[in-house]
Amino acid sequence: MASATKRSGTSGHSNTSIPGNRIVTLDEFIIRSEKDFEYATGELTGLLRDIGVAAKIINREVNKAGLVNILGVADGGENQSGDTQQKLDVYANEKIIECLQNSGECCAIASEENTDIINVPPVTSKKSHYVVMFDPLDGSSNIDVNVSVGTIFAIYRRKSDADGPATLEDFLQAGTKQVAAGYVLYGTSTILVYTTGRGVNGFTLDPSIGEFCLSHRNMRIPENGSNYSVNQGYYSKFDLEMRRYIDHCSDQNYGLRYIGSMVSDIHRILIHGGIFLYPSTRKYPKGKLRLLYECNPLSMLVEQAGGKAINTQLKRILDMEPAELHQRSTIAIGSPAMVDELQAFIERYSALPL
Ligand code: P6P
Repeated sequence: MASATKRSGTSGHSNTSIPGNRIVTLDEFIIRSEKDFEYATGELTGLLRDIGVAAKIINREVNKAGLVNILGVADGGENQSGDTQQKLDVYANEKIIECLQNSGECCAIASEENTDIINVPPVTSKKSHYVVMFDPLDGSSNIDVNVSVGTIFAIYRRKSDADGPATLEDFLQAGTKQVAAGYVLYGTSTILVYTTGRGVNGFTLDPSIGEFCLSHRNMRIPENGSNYSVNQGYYSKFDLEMRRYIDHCSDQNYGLRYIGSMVSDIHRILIHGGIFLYPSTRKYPKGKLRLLYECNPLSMLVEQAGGKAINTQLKRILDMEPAELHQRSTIAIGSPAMVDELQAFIERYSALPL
């Protein structure tokens, strides 16, 4: 069995420099926080601001998706995984790539919607040291039925020589190497939540001023929760240990909350506590969710907020060494006490050597 999961995360961002008595925009927060960041060269600041701009553009289209011809399936649209591409998926992907290319703050990007990495030509003579991975619109099958969807991003420092193009190795890095991670949730309001390894903060978009404003300062996940989040429809196909744990949740009268949009489910868990599970199924024996641009960034956020994230072989998600850009993983993520409880069920009932 792999190393026990340990809770990373800090007691939270040194928010002493962040005013508590007035509106603080995302831009101001990022700039004030820059001095705390080891590589404070302005590049990361620029990247986070680029992602904020892309989020505002995507939000505008998500919010009126029902009114313009941007719903439904993209022409001939299947992404590299064979997942049906929604028109808004494609739009969101294009906008994020455009925003990241225009600023030149990253040297390459990888997206769920693109088979291979995309090198970004330098905008100036300045060399960029970061690569960005993202799922442009996670949960997009929910768009047509007006259910919340989200953008997930992860930022790493490149490993390859800054004088040459980025390589696949710049992307195949363990989650512990992320320098920043976050998501944008396009829900009843639009919120951007991110971490640079010094706690988790959330910014709600104020449409009246077009700014993301600090609304969830130093987010901490509850130690325990009373909801579990899993696609119960697969129950009969889950391994014994998963079925036993789900039975336990039911015996404890936990509520089942499953939106089918991971960002929405994780956001709820960050605020109210709980556990999200995507174990192996017949269709996805290695799990459905992508390690690099879904599991890793959300695991960094949850750990930074005091939670835990493991795969169903009990390995800490952030310690997993990726072998492929779009590889999948099983995941159990959320309140530390609930992840520990699941771990005990896996240790007790798993038929496989851990
Ligand atoms: P299922 C959306 O397609 C997604 O990638 C996640 O956002 C979500 O948690 C999961 O897949 C839902 O998968 O198999 O339950 O429909």
